[in-house]
Amino acid sequence: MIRDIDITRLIIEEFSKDFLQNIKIDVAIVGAGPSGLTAAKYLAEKGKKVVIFERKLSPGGGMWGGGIGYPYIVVKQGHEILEEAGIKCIKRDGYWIANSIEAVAKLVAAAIDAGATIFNGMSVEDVMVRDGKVCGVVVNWSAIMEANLHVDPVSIEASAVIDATGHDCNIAKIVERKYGLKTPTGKVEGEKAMWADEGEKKTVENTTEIFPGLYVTGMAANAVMGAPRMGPIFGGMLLSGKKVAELIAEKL
Ligand code: 48H
Repeated sequence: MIRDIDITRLIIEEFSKDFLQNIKIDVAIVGAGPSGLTAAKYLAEKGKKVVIFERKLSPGGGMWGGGIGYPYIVVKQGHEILEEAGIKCIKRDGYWIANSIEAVAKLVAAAIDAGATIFNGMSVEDVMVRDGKVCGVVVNWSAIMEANLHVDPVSIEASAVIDATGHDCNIAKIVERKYGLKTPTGKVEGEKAMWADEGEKKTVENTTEIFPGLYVTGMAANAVMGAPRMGPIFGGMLLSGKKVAELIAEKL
């Protein structure tokens, strides 16, 4: 016989256990788009305790929709990251093409199989800072935030935090507002107009520590540094995710 309250108890017990095991971690990644998922996979493979907090219910960020809703993405460099995750890539005219739904599904699976945890429906609304260093994130349920309810958030301690929030660079903006960034201008410069070639290169170049303990990856890196967007080409996102994983793994 199925008892309704068994279902309730099992869900609450399992989530509570999972969450409590993750209140002190090595790396908190904000955003489960392609850059955050890639960073999670490589950090977890290096034995780091990694959690991605994703505001939406579905991880994948801006990759699901491919280009203009056609579920395909294009990659010039970094296709090996897709292939390592088991994603089929077709080579044509010097580019690689992959199905965006397969790409998201398998990047999510690769991050989880490597040992990363994803908490969905959770928004990072603030960071913790001690002695001039970001040392954690402050999280709340997205539903609570959407409803604009006055419910206080909870804290997660992390040795490093990654802003992988895409175009909005939400975590960089919080730190900019409260402390100023440790970038050449100290400010979020804002993303520039579409230029795929330059945007792809700059995404990787701009992947860096922007405040002690806070790193930026993917589209957020270009938004912070004032570099172009690049449309539905995703190699820069993947390479940036891998780079930020390497930068952090060296330091921790
Ligand atoms: C929890 C949050 C919060 C928050 C946001 O947009 P994304 O896919 O980001 P990237 O950088 O991995 O990939 C960018 C790519 O998808 C893209 O948009 C490209 C290449 N555009 C080019 C162009 O020219 O337009 O994912 C970011 C994720 C999303 O899932 C958000 O829901 C999530 O971050 N997020 N999660 N707490 N405060 N803010």
